[in-house]
Amino acid sequence: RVEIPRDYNAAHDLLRRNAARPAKVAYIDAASGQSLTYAQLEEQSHRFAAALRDRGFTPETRVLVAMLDTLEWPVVFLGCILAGVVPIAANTLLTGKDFEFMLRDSRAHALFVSRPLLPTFEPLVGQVATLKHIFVAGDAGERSVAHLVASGEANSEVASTCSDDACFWLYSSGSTGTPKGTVHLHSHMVQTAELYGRAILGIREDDVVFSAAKLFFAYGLGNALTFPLSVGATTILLPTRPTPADVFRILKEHKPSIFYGVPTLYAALLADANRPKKDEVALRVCTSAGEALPADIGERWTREYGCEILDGIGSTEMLHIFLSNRPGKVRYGTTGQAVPGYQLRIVGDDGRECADGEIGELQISGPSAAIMYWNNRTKTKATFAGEWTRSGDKYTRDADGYYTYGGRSDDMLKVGGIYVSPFEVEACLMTHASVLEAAVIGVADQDGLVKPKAYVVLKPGQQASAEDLQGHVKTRLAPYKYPRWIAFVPELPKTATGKIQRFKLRAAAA
Ligand code: 3SK
Repeated sequence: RVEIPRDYNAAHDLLRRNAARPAKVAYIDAASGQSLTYAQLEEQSHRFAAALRDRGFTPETRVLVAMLDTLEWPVVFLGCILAGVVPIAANTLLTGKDFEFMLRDSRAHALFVSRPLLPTFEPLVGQVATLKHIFVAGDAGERSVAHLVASGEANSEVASTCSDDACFWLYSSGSTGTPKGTVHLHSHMVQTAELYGRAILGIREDDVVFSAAKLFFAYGLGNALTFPLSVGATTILLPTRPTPADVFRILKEHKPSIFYGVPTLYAALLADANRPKKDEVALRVCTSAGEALPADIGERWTREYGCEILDGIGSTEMLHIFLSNRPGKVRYGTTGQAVPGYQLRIVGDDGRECADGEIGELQISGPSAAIMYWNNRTKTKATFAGEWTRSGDKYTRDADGYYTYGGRSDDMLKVGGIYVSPFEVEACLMTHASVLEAAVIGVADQDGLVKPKAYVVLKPGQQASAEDLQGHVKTRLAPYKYPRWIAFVPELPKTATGKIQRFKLRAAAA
């Protein structure tokens, strides 16, 4: 655990750590080729903070950030925090309905949005009474982020925040499909940087890092902002979804020493005949999170690139990884050992701590735990139980302290590292005119990675093809949520009270 002074501003700390390396490149946008030095990052963040203040944004005002990973993202995020304004980083893959919920739930006063995402937000303008300003990134007009940066003073004062002040929020996916505003404090980022970034990854100034996970995810925020800025490393950003071709180009051109991926992406990279040879890349260490990394993928990657993948697990609630494999001590097929600074326990259904080898729910205690879900007392109490945060993941621990993933405690699934609520996909399927009812479970594909599968009962006399139903979901929900397989069945297994028994479908599919 790192000691943090009471008077503390997280953005000021991250920027000041790099005061002695003004000319060093902090960020490179791999799409445009443009870059930002540490001096430019600090100056632009301060100008942005001053511009917010000039426009009457007072500390604790909340703002929604729905931006692609460009050079403006860290400026907006750090600039807000310097001003004491609380940025809420939103998943840019979500739909207008999700964003409307977030704007209303958070009462965000302003929206910072990348130009390509603007059409999703336009129908909301004037609909959400608390939303007073929209600023566009990737634009140059009066209402642009660039204009804000240009109009602010370079040496703005830092808001007098304290380490226990709310610093930023992330929305965590809810089991009902309703996102939960997860509130993090100023002290949290630097804790993850020290406990995981420095101690497990060994990140250092001469590293060049590339994260496939975007900055709006807790995983991406640590990977591509907190950790590199905490030591003065260089980060490669990519505004678009990373295809294997993008990753290969970045690995060859920018030669990152740290690559942060997710299992589905590693599987796709290994399956691609155009993948680079070991001597064309400069990887020192790779990480994986989001879902359990199948052992075979880790072993093949290490054989191919001579570099380990450190599989770990974190959460939006804990901000980053609290359980991880370590360099030189990797055991593929496990999620590794507790990250020092975090305490872990496995709790059985009877509420007692499990012995080695017994399966139960993983709970975590550590200094980066979120303080609550905004506006959601019931779920806050269910997840944040005093010192302990419930993960909802089932684990076993062996005598050496290595943990092995055993599935979710609820029906949620993770697809490509992102939570998907089966209820949300089912509800969407049931809005199709031919569908009577539906049940969604996670099923492993040929690489052992989980994807949604839907069991659908059609209305009497109605017809629909799998493609019809997949298209229906794709156009209504975030694209990764659509069912990759659809089975048409005469009825769904249910309890006497009519609840769908997804566990029976899971057992039949196994
Ligand atoms: O999905 C994970 O394992 C993860 C890792 C780091 C930070 C956040 C998350 C959800």
